[in-house]
Amino acid sequence: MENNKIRISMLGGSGSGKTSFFSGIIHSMIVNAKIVGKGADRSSISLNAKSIKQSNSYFLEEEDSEGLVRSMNNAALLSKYLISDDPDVPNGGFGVSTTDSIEFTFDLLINNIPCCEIVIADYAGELIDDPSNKAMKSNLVQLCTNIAESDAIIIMSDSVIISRHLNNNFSIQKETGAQMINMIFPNIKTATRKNNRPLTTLVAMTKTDSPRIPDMMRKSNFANISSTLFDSIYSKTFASMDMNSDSWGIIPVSAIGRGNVDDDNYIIENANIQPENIDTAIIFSISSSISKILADKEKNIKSLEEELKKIFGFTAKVRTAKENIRKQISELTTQKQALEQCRNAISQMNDIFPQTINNMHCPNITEIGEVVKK
Ligand SMILES: Nc1nc2c(ncn2[C@@H]2O[C@H](COP(=O)(O)OP(=O)(O)OP(=O)(O)O)[C@@H](O)[C@H]2O)c(=O)[nH]1
Ligand SMILES: [Mg+2]
Repeated sequence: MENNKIRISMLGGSGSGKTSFFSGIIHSMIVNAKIVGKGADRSSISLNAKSIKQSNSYFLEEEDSEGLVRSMNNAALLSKYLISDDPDVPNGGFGVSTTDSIEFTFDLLINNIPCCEIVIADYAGELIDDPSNKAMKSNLVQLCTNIAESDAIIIMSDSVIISRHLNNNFSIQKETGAQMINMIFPNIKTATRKNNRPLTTLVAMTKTDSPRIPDMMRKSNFANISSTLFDSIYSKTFASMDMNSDSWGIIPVSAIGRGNVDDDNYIIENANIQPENIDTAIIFSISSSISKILADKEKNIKSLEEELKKIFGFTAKVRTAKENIRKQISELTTQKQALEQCRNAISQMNDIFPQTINNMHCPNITEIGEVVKK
């Protein structure tokens, strides 16, 4: 893991809901902030766009523009991702199929104070559906590099497809792309493990607001279908995880919230768009990495303090050396404090946890509670 960077990768073919999920991130963590905890323990968790990279060229580097100008540019670009209730917008208000890879770097803000960076890319799902397409080879290589460097993988699993093939696990695997994910996931694990980093894996059941989802699926808050995903659809993927140390979960998400589309899945006029569980999915994805970065900072501070103790003498050179170390300790301490705030904010999610638990499933629910608490 690059020191303060946490990389999240979405994994899913064309139409699985990546761009819409991304739109949900912007809606719930950039336009709005997630508020956790109550009273004095109240914290806000949000993101701020830092840089945006498209097809190997940065067009919104930090240095390119300053302050308000940069912020306006970022806001304009990110707004394009937001789902619209304007009937004239093509594709029923959702974005069109992605053709180009684009990578976003965000500052994670806790009570408006940056604590680390989150990197996430949106790409053409066709890269996953048809990796043999030569024209897109460089994009595919880039995508694989990104995946191998990830701290968290979010597997996109289309709940509308799942509902269409209920009781036919083979068809669900084939149509959702789970078949492919099961084949490649063990390799992802090996690749991401090279740096001894924790890897968080989350299966996001997308589009769970859809009117096409039968009530019986929704009734148990998707618990039954989550068990099927765990026991059979993604059994090979889950089998490659270490259930004791890896963080993992299954979460139903929606980019828009219920009651906002018509029968053709077009956004209705005056829709009240409220993404569901997307911020939770992101916070869950970064939780283990935050703990790891924090532990690394603490270790660094300790070793610098040890170093400081060993330096003796009163010459100008010695004084400068000591001053340098003290400066490093002070910087690291500031970063450590911001990360502690972040960890505390995440643990505040326990207040809203009953709701989160209802919406998040794994065979042992307390496991997720512990991951978030860590
Ligand atoms: N009702 C509902 N429909 C959704 C949701 N997310 C995605 N969809 C539908 O699924 C379609 C495809 O979603 P995208 O987010 O564009 O899929 P993608 O993974 O980015 O696809 P590519 O860009 O082709 O790789 C959208 O146009 C919507 O029709 C959701 O949360 N709710
Ligand atoms: Mg897309």
